[in-house]
Amino acid sequence: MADHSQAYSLLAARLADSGLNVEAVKQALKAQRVETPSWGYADSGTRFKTFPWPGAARDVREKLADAAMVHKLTGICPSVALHIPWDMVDDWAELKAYGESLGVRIGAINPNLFQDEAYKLGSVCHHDPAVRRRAVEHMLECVEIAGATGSTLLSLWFADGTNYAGQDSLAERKHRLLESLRQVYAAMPADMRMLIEYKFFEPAFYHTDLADWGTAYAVALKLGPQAQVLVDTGHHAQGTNIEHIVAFLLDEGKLGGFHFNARKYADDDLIVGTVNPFELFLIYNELVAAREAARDVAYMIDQNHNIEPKAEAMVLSVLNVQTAYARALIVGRAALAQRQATGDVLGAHCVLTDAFETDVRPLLAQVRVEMGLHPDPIAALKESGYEQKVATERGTASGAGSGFPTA
Ligand code: RM4
Ligand code: MN
Ligand code: MN
Repeated sequence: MADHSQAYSLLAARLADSGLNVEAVKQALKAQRVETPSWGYADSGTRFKTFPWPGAARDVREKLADAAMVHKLTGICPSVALHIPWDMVDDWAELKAYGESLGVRIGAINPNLFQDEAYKLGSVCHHDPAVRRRAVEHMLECVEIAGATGSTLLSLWFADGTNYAGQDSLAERKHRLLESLRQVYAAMPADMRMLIEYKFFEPAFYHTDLADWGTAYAVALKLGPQAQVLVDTGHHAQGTNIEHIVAFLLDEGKLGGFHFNARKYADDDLIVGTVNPFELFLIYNELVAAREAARDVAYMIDQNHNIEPKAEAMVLSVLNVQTAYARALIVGRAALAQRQATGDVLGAHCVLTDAFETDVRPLLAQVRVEMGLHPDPIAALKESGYEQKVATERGTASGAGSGFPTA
């Protein structure tokens, strides 16, 4: 990127003229946090094949090292989400200390309840109480792991559902789900939150037990204040208005967090902001508008990269999230409210599109320089030689596998 200072001065002057506090915007951008997922640094693939990438992380320590590199470049990614058992270790205190030595801490703990043979017909909704018990025990183990690693987030996604009408009792499955989650909820310390993630289909195709935000919301309400909803941007039917869901949940105090990724057709797990940046901006617009009500929202990336360099893809996701936030921060809120109050439909709409169409790259470059970072993190990554270094050190996996990573 060319020197940004001149473009920044022009933009800052224009924003200040419109009544915006540019210093406060920069402050907010410096305080932004985005968690990256350990699995995004490992080999992954489609349902048909796992594609090995040179230098992909082979274990949790390498994943933390990659996440630390992403944090070093962006300055806003100090935590890493783990999946258990993918990231299982014997000594959590040691792993926590290792992460801290690199500059990252452990974030949300995600129990995998989809990869054991026993879970073929479901986990917490399974008809067999022994399978449900196993799922509950795994989640209780994850509560312990969260405690041992200093994490306060238990992030739950269930692959539970059915493929055929009549396969199981929909109502009974709902009862089993709640009964299982109540046991886990009861074991959580007071400062821990349970994030309940919904997804409308896959791996089950007839019905999914937690198919949408309303179902997750109802379950979270029944469980109590420490249970909230997690919105994965890839988990909706085509055309769903995600920003509306966000606004509703925020207003109810039930928006726990996000899994950001991009999708075109289904749960595509593409680089954030690559398919529909306007949607991402509108989501951030609701978050900024909600002010204090959005204070505890956890922002996480949830994507896997098949055909692109891992760290670079992750950095790009983070930058796209940052861009959406920057654009939402420069929305003329007073003008928007005034136009809404007078029924000025297109005037109000244009307040949003004005912000969305603003080139915020000079602002973000300025923020990074003030944070002591390179103004262009992707260029910095390339200059660092990190990806070549790990490719040499770690090599390339044999690539015989298929499906999701198990590293
Ligand atoms: C699911 C969901 C979960 C993720 C798994 C691997 O579709 O998004 O959050 O952890 O995939
Ligand atoms: Mn997710
Ligand atoms: Mn997903």
